[in-house]
Amino acid sequence: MNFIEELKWRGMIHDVMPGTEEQLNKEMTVAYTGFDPTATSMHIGNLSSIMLLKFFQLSGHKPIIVIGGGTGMIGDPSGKSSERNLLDEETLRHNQECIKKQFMKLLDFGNIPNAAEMINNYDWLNKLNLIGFLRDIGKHITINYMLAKDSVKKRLETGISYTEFAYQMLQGYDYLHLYETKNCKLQMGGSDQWGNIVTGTELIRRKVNGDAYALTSPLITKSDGGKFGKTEEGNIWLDAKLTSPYKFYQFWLNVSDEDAAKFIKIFTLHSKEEIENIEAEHLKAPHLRLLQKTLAKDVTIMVHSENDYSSAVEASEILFGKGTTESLKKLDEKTLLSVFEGVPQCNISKDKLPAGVNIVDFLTELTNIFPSKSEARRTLKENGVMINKEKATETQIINNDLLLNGKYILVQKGKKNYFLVKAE
Ligand code: 629
Repeated sequence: MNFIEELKWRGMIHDVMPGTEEQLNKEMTVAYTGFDPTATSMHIGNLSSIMLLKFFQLSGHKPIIVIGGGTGMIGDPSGKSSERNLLDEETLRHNQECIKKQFMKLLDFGNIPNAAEMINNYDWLNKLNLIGFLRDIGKHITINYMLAKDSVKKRLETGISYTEFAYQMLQGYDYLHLYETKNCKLQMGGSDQWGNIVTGTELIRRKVNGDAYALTSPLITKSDGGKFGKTEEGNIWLDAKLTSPYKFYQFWLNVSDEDAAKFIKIFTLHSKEEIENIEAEHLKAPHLRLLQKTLAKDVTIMVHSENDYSSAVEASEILFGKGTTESLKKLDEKTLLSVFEGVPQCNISKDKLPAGVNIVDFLTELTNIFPSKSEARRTLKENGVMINKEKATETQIINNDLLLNGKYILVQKGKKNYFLVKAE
């Protein structure tokens, strides 16, 4: 796989420094991308940069992940309209331990010549002393050069501290350090990182007369102009505890046709030909959402697992009609709660159920799902009530046998009104 060619048709190149392609064609090249541990999980905005490293490694080159334990203590002003609060060391240490695990699943750290590596820039940045840094590093970069960076220029009105102003010098120093210790000749990132990366290539050129390169990918945008990876609930996180695999799957399933055609090239490993075939199939019957289903399947399996993927599909079918009691019973509690997140819940005490309760009392006195017995009876007569996805009858007895995961009963009123009854 030719890395640059691959990125071109995938629409993953925003800027590439002249000489980069020649360097990559010359030899196996080491490249790095940095990730500051500003949260306990990566989000799908970071995932596009991880895919850059993935394609880099699949092209036979060696990717390095730099966890910004040091730079995370300073705060990158890139793309930020105002000064950020400093994160405390304990939070940073916790965050970096959390995100390290996520990379392990996505790149190959195994025993291969171009195995991925993960290092933390705190390990060398914390050894710097101010006088030494200002003399050995600061001397090579002028204020004009630093002020010209977008990450700084945009902040001169709103204000930028010396701390955030100096950030690009630390990222530049990282690149110099990796150039000298890991023979790293390429730094990659999203388009917001171009200024920081070029400070590094400039430092390498001026300090050790070295040639180093830069490549950035576009920051993902949605066709409707909304911010990618943000929903009303917030970011789509890679950590299953923050964004359930079901919600993660639903995010990709619900992107527009236009976005699905773009995202399938960035977030899946399908070849150009395979993607062209999928697009052709999709166009024959867009309502089947083949593009979205392929995208959602591949990314959910890559980030989570086959199991999480199949649970998400089953859960989707339950919600949108085709599900059965069997598929409902197969859902673990986490997925069940994620599928029915936002559905009205009512709690009842478990001691009522062993003896069994007639369904009309259950639907009125016990759960208040119906305001009156007459309405409950009328709806039951019209076959308008389902218990755990099975049509309910007027004479049905509700008891422990119906409990899902030992504590839930799913009541459906009409086509779309779900109620999750929790017995504890
Ligand atoms: C030290 C730190 C380095 C090189 C890079 C860095 C981190 C960099 C940064 N990156 C963003 C982040 O950490 O802030 N200064 O959240 C983020 N990155 C991935 C992509 C990005 C970028 O992790 O580069 O463009 C989008 O996710 O914003 O020596």
